Amino acid sequence: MSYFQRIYRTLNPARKPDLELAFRHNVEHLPTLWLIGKTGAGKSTLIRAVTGLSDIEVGRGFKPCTRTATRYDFLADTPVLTFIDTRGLAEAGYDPREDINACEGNSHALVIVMRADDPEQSELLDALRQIRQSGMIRNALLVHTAIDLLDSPQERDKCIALNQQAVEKIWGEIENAPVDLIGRSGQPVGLEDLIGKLANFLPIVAELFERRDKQSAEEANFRKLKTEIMWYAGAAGATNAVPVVGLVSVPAIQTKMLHSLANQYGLEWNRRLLAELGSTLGMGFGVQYASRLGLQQLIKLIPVYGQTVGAASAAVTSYCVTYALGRAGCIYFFNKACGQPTSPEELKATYRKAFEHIMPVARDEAENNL
Ligand SMILES: Nc1nc2c(ncn2[C@@H]2O[C@H](COP(=O)(O)OP(=O)(O)O)[C@@H](O)[C@H]2O)c(=O)[nH]1
Ligand SMILES: [Mg+2]
Repeated sequence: MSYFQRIYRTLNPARKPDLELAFRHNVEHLPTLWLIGKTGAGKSTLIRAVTGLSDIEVGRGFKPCTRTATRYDFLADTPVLTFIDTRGLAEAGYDPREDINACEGNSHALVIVMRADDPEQSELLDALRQIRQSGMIRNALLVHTAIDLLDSPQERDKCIALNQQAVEKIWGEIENAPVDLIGRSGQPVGLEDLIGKLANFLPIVAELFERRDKQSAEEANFRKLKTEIMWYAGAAGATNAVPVVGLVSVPAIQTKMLHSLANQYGLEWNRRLLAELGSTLGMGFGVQYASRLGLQQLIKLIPVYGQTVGAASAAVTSYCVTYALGRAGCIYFFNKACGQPTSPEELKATYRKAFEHIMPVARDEAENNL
């Protein structure tokens, strides 16, 4: 038996693994943006502006979460990030404890949403006082909305400063983003800055929502599939985090992902296609199966990636390998669907670049899954 066959046998028990478990575990530990603000402050509008989804899509996607909050998973079928929307603020004696618990175990940021032209913020400030006292919320960003509705720049600055000071009295110094989510000209104002600041807390935000200017046809296709790839990568990472989930094999998740991607490029999925991709990548079964192993074995198996992997845990490695395989798979399938060959050198370079590029997201994710 070859070395890889032996690994394969050890790691893949005959029993059919329950992939659902990995996906479910991952969904329960998504990076979380917790939106808090009065009704009408712009919370729903913010979700739409950031995600680029329509009114209807966002409205339909909300699900009950706690007694006082609903959650919106992005994207519904392949969730990789969740928004929590608080609606209980107006109720007398809103108690944020449950909502705090919903965020606390995961990487998160509290997004405080205030309309710049609304100085009546007492119920929000009461809630913030309690959240602050809990000491559980690590990151917070204050978003001043509807800034275009104010008449002059002076008026605007004055209103923003007023709300900012009110929050800082409770919270201490806090990062802020002034925006108009609709914009006088119909284009949002300050949105890029808002996304950049959220990405400082949650690296996945940059991956999902930063706008790219120039894209090739291949990149545009990949972009459409990226959330799905990250969803699979998240599940692969989760298999290392929880012993019972660990029974699921990472290769099973990766194969499922490649199968789905190939179909979306209009290709028929079979073992040969997988073998072709593998051999173009020059990895045989090595990297795919190595992701279940500990770091030491992994470095031995793929010395070329040894530098990159460094101190990364198995969960981080599984995430990165899965994402990089997905990225490389997209190029290979795109070319194949167009009847073009794929250069092995280019594919390997893409794999490696994707692996390194996604590392910060993988690390954040791995912490969530602990
Ligand atoms: N001009 C402008 N209108 C906004 C802005 N944010 C929200 N709105 C409007 O305010 C209303 C309430 O917004 P919504 O997002 O539903 O508030 P929510 O209750 O916090 O979810 C909607 O009619 C929005 O179009 C903004 O930044 N600029
Ligand atoms: Mg709303």
